[in-house]
Amino acid sequence: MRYHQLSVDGDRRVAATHDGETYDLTAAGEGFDTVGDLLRTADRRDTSIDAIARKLIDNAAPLGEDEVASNRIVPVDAGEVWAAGVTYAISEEAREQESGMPEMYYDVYDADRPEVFMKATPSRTVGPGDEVGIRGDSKWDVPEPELGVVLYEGEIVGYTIGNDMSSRSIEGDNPLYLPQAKIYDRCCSIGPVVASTESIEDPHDLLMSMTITRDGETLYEEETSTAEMVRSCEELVSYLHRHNPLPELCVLLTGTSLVPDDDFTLQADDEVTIDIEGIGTLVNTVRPV
Ligand code: DO4
Ligand code: MG
Repeated sequence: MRYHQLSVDGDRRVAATHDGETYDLTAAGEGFDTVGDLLRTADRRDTSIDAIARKLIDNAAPLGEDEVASNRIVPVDAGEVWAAGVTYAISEEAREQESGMPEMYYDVYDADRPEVFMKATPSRTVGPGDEVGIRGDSKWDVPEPELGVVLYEGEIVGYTIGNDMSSRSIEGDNPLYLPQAKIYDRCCSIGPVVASTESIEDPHDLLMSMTITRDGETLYEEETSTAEMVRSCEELVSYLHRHNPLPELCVLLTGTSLVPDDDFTLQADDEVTIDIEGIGTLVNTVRPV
């Protein structure tokens, strides 16, 4: 099943899409307002969120597509968003070229230990339809479309889509500037849904595409597959979690495999559309911050 979080007139609601219909699970009146509520109860009852949702659907109200799309917010209240990097050959090659210190990128691509970094706090994370940021002190900015792993108490419970907004000029100047290239106002988008682990047969074999449009014109359109990733989601999670207590709810982005040409940089009002098979489509517009 795919789970949405909604904000309707300031009230939180959780909804689930099943067999093409979206149901308002909060309307079932059992106190479920968020994906976190479902996960906590599933954990306590030693069952899955899909098993809980299947029972709630009988008493839940069906929702229209427009109602869902216009009220959608981040699909999970992640206390922290982390990200892995250089997990695809194209990301390693792009960073090797942009940096005066290329060896650190090919070293980490081959090393046992992956690159894992803090990406965003809740205040820096936006949801579907919201605006992602480009820094005023950056000259070269790109979106990074990534498969996001949703963790509850450190365990993988679902998947989402993430946009790891990045300043290539700041990272390219010096890799020690990575936190400034990666963490700033509106630097991360997640959504539109959490797809449960039961609904994703193989997270390592999903088609992923990104389109960037400006004034209605398509400037970039490419697709790839998570099959190109050199690491597994489980491996990345195991490194993230080592000696590192995580918040109850957490998202780990798994790295980018789609990199626009070097002469491309994002501008205000560009629209970024990321699609991952089995999860959905995450759309955001760009705003200078
Ligand atoms: O090494 C810098 C960041 C890499 C990254 O964000 C990615 O590969 O997606
Ligand atoms: Mg990235």
